[in-house]
Amino acid sequence: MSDLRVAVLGVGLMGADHVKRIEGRISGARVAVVNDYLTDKADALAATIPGCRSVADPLDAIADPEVDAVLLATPGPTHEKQLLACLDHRKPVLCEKPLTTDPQSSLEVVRREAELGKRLIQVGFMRRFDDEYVALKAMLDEGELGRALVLHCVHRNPAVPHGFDSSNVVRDSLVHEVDVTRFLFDEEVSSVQIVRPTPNSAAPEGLSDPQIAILRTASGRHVDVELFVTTGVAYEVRTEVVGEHGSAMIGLDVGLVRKGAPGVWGGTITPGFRERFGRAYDNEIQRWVDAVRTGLAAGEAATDFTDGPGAWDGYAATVVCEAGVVSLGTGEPVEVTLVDRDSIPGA
Ligand code: ISE
Repeated sequence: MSDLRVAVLGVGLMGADHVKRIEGRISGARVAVVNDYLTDKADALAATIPGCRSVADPLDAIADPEVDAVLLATPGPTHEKQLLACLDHRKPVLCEKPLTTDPQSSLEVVRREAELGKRLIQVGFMRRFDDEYVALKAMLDEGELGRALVLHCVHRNPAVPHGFDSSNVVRDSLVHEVDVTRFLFDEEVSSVQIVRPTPNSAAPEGLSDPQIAILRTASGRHVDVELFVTTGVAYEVRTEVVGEHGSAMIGLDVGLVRKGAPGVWGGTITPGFRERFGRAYDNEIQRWVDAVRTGLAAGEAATDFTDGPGAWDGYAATVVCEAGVVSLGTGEPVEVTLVDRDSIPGA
């Protein structure tokens, strides 16, 4: 089968990274179309890739007959329209988080996909493809820690882009820990509370940082997350599960330990999420490309074009984060209410 022709929509930080990845490290796919609201940027990028075109309108890019699949790295508020267009054109799509920016539109996307009877949407929760998370999940599933009771997470960024406010901490950063909770524990989150300790004096106005998130799962398990996005240090993501028969931790950056100047030893801390999760992104995109090609090769009968978290996972994460944003205002726990999944056959 010939290479999958992918349209990458949005070629900012993440989208441009994916373009490089597909062109350089992923087999069975090529970037056929790029699109960005900054058309000059898309034009310039397309000119560097053999056989690639820049298409000005994202909906035209989705409809393009020479596009087999779509990678959405556009701003969250544009996702709903673009995802629905992908469904209309039966184009498999990998959508960077968030699925959409509010629970109602996320649910609409879940419903529309379910009506088609085909899983076309994969959501870019890349941590599920990270070797350390995969090992932790396997350890839990094999029962090595006994019943898991508590999850402690640390999520620190050295800095965030200009304009990143308190709600972005919930929607852009906590969202990953919400998905990690659902992935590791295989159950939904039932409540969320955001606590705001003494703020970092270096945090810009409008950004309450750090924040502590406390999640409770449907069966009553506890999750706490330290979110601190202006540390000025490096990127640190640590996850510790405490079970009835012990605990396990990942994210310690203990790759290479070097003895440096006299009296000093240590390694390096990852500078950012693209470096920390680089291999996870590669695995994620390769497995998505393979799943889409398998689906396309199966023709009309194919019902699954994904290999990873889907629209429901995106919906669930959005509902939790929007409850988190409410709690950000009150400091109180907020209940999370999802629709009954069984009421949407195929979701
Ligand atoms: C960013 O948007 C991401 O998705 C990163 O994975 C996350 O760690 C970071 O906090 C977010 O701002």
